[in-house]
Amino acid sequence: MTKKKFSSKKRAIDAALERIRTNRSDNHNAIEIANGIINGKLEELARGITLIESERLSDRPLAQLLLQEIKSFIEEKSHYSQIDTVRIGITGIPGVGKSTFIERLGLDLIKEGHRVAVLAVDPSSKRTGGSILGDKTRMDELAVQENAFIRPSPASDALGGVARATMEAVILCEAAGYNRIIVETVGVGQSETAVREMVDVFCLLLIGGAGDEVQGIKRGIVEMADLIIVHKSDGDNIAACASTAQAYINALHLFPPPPSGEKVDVLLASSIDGSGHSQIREEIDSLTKLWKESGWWSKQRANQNSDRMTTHARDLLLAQKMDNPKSALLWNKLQLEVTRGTRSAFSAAWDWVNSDSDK
Ligand SMILES: Nc1nc2c(ncn2[C@@H]2O[C@H](COP(=O)(O)OP(=O)(O)O)[C@@H](O)[C@H]2O)c(=O)[nH]1
Ligand SMILES: [Mg+2]
Repeated sequence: MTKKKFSSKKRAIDAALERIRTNRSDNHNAIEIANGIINGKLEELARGITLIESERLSDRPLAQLLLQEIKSFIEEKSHYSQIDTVRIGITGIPGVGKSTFIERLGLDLIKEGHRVAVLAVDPSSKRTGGSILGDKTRMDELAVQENAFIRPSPASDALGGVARATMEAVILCEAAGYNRIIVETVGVGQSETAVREMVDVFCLLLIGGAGDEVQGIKRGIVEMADLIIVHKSDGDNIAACASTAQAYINALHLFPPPPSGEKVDVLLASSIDGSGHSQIREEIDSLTKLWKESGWWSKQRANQNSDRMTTHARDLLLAQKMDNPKSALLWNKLQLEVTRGTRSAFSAAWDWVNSDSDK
């Protein structure tokens, strides 16, 4: 055997041994974390979410094992999370009152006997290094409830990363016994779509009296909503909110019917005095019931699962290729050419995807 061949064989053996070694400990860890989560241990739930949020490629095998472990537990044991969980998305521009709304909704759901988890795609976490939710300036009351779990997702540059993490965090929270999962989004472009794709009922919060342009509301977002809530309908705002609600009711007639087949309600609410909240909870319950009967509920979840597979695969392939220094270097070079306008984006992507990282 030549020296070169020998060293490449040795490398292959080392790699195989390393795989066996890490897989063993991964398996062990994944079972440990999964068991902790299923038994309602909060520190294990937080640990699990941190693991799936990790941007490190080397954390992915363990994250994958953990999610698989959770999945098989849910299937084998007819775990309660399979039976009755409702995922609620809340969107609207910053300042519309999403966090305040969620706190009240969460407290009311707990009073009704539910266990509530709040996940957020929080744009401030990068700036502050922590999170606004963690500061407890909002949701103070909810945060101290035994049946509440509040966890902001870290804002990442790659929205795909945030979406991946939050989607899977929903699953972990359900496995931990939380049956009402609320996901707060921020009012910027893609995050609404990402959240829409991970929840059952998507609620859009609006402010009364302000025009669509002022609110930064694009038609596409209105079309994604299952429920429209004109928020802060209290004090001097009541009349303005009522007229905004009417304007939306009129406008919705012109929209194509939603894929769920159920018409979109426009409701008024205040999270300061609590008005409209019981109606909102009733509407969410009613949509849940109707969609389960019509089959939309399971169809939507099935579609979401299938889309998630595509998202994850894309994310993993890109991350895996980017993990190679040569590929990363080539990426930068090609990107420069694309931004300079000397090469088409498609041809750059083609070359990059087809480049051999080993050369
Ligand atoms: N009048 C009124 N103010 C509200 C209501 N909900 C929230 N606010 C206020 O609106 C501001 C923004 O609320 P926040 O929940 O942080 O909004 P977010 O950025 O959408 O999460 C805060 O000063 C809240 O006290 C409401 O129902 N009525
Ligand atoms: Mg907020």
